[in-house]
Amino acid sequence: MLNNEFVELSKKGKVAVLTLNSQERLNAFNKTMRAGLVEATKLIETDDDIRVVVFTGAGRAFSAGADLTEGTAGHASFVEQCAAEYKPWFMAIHDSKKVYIAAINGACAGAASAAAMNCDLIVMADDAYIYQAFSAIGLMPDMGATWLLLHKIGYQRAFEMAISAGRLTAADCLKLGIANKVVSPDRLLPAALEFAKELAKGAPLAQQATKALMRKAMHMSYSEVIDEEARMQSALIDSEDGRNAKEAFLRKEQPVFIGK
Ligand code: T3D
Repeated sequence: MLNNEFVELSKKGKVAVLTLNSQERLNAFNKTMRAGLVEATKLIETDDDIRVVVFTGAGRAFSAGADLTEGTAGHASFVEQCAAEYKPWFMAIHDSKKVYIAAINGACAGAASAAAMNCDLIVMADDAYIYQAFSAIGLMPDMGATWLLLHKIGYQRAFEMAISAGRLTAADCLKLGIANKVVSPDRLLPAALEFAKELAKGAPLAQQATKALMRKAMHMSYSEVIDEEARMQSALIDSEDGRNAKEAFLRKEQPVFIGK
C-alpha cells in the first residue's frame, strides 16, 4: 500500500493505522517521512473502504517534531519547505472525509503537536505530553500550532505555552478538552482502535458533513451556520442512509449505514 522507510500504513476493515517509525530520533519528521505522510494521506483519501484513521508513533514517542538535523532539507527557505513537505498533509487531514484519531504516546513536540491537534480526536497515554518546543530553540509555533492552540485553550494560555516552551500533560489535555480519552500506555493502541471501530459503524455522510462544517464554522456567523446546517441536513435527510435509519428507528431496529 505504502512503501516508505519511516511511515507505515495498514488497514483492517474500515480502520487504517498510520504509524511514524524513526525511533532513534523519537519519530522526528525527516524528509523521507514527510514525503511518506503526503503520499499516505492521499492513499487514505482515495480508499473508499477506510472510514477512520488512527495516527500514532512507534516506540516511546508520538513524534519530536521537525528533525533538527536536516534544516530546510534542500529548499531555499522554510516557506518553500512548508508548502512542499508539510502543508499538503496537514491540509489533507484537515479537509479529509475520514475521521483522524491521534493516539499519542510519550512526547508530542513542536510540529508534531500541531499534527496531533489537527486530528479530529485525540487519545493519549497517561504519560504522554504535548510540548510547545519551538521557543526553546528560538522559534515560534508553526504548522498551524498558533491557530490550533488559540482555538483550543484561548489567547492567554496559548501565548504562555508558545513563549515559554510549555508542556501539557495528558491530564491537562483531558481537562482542557484537547484529549478525548486518556488511558494507560499499554491500552493506548487498543483503546484508539476500539474508538475507531465504533466510529466506523456510524453514519458516514453525517460524520463527513459534521467535520466539514465544524472545521469552518468558527469563521462563520451564527446565522450563516444555521443556513449551512439546513442545506447540508437537507441532503442527509434525503440520503438513502437518512431514510433507512429513520425507518429502522421506527421498526426499533439498528440502522446499517452504507454511505449513500
Ligand atoms: O528547523 C526546522 O526544521 C524548522 C521547523 C520547525 C518545526 C518544529 O517542529 S520545531 C521543534 C522541533 N522539536 C524540538 O525542538 C524537540 C526536540 N526534542 C526534545 O526536546 C526532546 O527530545 C524531547 C523533550 C522531545 C524528548 O526528550 P527525551 O529526554 O525523552 O529524549 P532525548 O534523549 O532528548 O531524545 C532521544 C534522541 O532523539 C536523542 O538522540 P541521541 O542522543 O539518542 O542520539 C535526540 O537528539 C533525538 N531527537 C529528539 N528530538 C529530535 C531528535 N533528533 C532530531 N530532531 C529532533 N526534533
